[in-house]
Amino acid sequence: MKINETVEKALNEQINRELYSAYLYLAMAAYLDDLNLPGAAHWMRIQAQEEIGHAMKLYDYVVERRGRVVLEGIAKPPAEWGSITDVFESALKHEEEITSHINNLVDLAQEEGDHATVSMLKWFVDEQVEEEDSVDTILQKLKYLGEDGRSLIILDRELAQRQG
Ligand code: OFO
Repeated sequence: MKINETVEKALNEQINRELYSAYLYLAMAAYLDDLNLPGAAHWMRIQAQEEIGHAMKLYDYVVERRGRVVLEGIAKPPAEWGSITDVFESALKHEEEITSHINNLVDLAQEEGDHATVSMLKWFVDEQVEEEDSVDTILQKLKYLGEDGRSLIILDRELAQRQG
């Protein structure tokens, strides 16, 4: 069944949010590169690529349901943060906001009786649990280790290991 206009519009808005997420994480990568933390910057670059993957998953789904993808402008992300901890705290807050949007999308698809969209969104519901957990794990390490030079070198090495 062709997707209805209300769900199509909401999915297009989510495509924009996922692309903004990519842009935000790339901005965080640039800030971390500037702090000389290449491992943390690498982690954020991979995260940015994942977000483009999320946007494309929604894009492909809208096309598959014979809907129309309409791209809007992507908002300018911040360029400065206070520290690496501030970066990951902002990332966690952002992911919590994205989780709320995904939950709202599920509610909307349910109200519209669009079972296919509810089913597709299940992947995103599960993914958001992972997204929040991976950022929170890094934040906990930052809290235990602190931000002295030696600790940051250890953490940066670990973050450099993230696979795409
Ligand atoms: Fe697409 O999960 Fe993050 O934003």
